[in-house]
Amino acid sequence: MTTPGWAAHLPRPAGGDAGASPVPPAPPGDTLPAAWAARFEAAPDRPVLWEERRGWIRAGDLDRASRRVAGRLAAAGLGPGDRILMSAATSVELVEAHVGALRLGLVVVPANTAYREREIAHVVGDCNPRAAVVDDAERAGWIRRAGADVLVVGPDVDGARDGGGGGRGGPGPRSAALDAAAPGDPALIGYTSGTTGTPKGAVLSHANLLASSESVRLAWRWTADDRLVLALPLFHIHGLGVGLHGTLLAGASAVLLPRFDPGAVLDATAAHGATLFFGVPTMYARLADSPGLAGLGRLRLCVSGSAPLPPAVFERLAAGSGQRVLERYGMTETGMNVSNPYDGERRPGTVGFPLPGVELRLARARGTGGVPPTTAARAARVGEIELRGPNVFGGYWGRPEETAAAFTADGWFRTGDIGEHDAAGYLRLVGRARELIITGGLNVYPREVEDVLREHPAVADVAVAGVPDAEWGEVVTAWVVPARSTAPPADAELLGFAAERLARFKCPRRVVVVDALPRNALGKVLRHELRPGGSD
Ligand code: MLC
Ligand code: AMP
Repeated sequence: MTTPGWAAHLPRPAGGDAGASPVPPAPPGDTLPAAWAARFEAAPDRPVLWEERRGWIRAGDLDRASRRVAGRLAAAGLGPGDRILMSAATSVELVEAHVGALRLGLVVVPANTAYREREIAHVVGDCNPRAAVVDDAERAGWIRRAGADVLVVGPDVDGARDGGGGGRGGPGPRSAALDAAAPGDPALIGYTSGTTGTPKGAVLSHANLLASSESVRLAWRWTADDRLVLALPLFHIHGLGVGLHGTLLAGASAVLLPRFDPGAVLDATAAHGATLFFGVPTMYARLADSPGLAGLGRLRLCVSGSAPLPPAVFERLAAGSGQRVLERYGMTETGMNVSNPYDGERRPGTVGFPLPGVELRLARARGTGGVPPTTAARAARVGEIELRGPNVFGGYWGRPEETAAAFTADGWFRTGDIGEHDAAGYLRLVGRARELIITGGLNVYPREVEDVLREHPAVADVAVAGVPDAEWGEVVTAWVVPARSTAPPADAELLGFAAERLARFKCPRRVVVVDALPRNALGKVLRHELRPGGSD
């Protein structure tokens, strides 16, 4: 059975049937850059982005800066379809670079600023970007060594002195055709790991990005009057595809914070009259502990995603601020899929109903992903979530076999997440078919961490899994069998070894030394038998 569920997202006048959408129609344009350009042109004087250093930037300013960026990129020899890697902390300049690149038809490849050399080299080697925009000289060196040109260490493409004519504010080269990409053209490659632990590039088209932004614009009643406090990084789909893209599509505005801090979020909310906040559950857990929690109640809407929001955190936020956080479900490969309703009950522990345009079904045949089917009735309800819709990506960059494996024969995307519907039809995520750890809203594949730790001479065998944690959701933990020939490795030594090779968030927080790993008859590690205190 498939669940369209869109009606759940329409407004519900008291006691009445679902009514028409109160959100004004989308701007003209069948790609995001075209729709954004229409917004910029229609209201050039509207404030669109704020950051501490530059204050408010108006839509007309962003329009001009992104045109100049596109001109500079074109002058540097880049053209539609070329990949451009972007790895920088949040700033207005990064947004200008991103918007300019998309307007030129380039394919943006965002990369986490925490990546170490081997992680960034993998991305560069895989999608072969023609250029990179980074904000760190060491990372720039790694990117060059991996074979890509670093256009700007900045990330101020507009202000960069590249000999392309015209500094910031100047006219810039004008030859590039803007906003000419077709809906089916690739727009973004988001790297996400598979069960093998090797990150793959999910290729999202302009149509995919637009569909994902449009569905949440409608469902969350996002209008030009809204102002988002954006403290999520702009190198993952949550901050970029939801926060930034949605703001520009709605013709709304965003207050950019370079990093998350509960006090800074609450101060920005009050100082700028913000109406929206989007965050991962770790952010909400920290907000719930904040002395200023009541200030969250000023916002029209708070949305949580990327990892499960514990119902206890939901209740503490509601009790302390009156804010009933709306939880939704998304993925790099699909953008946003399922959301609790804006009107009607926001049910903790669930992600709600498919967003407008998204179809969802539960595939029971592929099992429950290790979720114990406590009763026969439950076993019949639980299954892998499969999705179809204009938001769903076309495939992984250069990986036809993995692309084919990700889709069913009849064209549905297999998410690897296990879900069930509750009695009222709300979707609950109950497990994962993939061996995935989510810590602080970031994904870690055990295999990638195991492969690194196994390179250490004092490690004979290793298994990595997530251990539940109130703040982080899960913390990465390693169970290590020491090599016989050497002394057991000190925790600090192993963690340092990992930190040289992996982004900090992937490094184990804890190391448990064991004599042997629990394995089944086929030799596969039984991860659910790994215990934080060692073997029983
Ligand atoms: C930082 N650290 C983490 C971590 N983030 N460790 C584990 N998991 C994480 N997510 C490390 C730091 O490097 C540091 O290590 C130590 O933890 C303490 O740092 P901190 O200052 O407390 O962390 P902070 O910088 O405040 O970051 C926490 C955070 C951040 C929650 C604000 O992780 C964050 O912005 N998360 C959101 C990520 C995101 O955008 N996810 C969306 C993916 S898209 P040390 O050793 O140096 O002390 C997606 C699809 C969808 O999932 O549906 O949205
Ligand atoms: P990513 O591959 O980084 O895009 O992460 C996507 C994954 O995050 C999904 O497949 C889910 O496992 C997880 N996820 C996203 N939103 C939620 C949520 N609200 N609750 C639980 N898991 C979520």
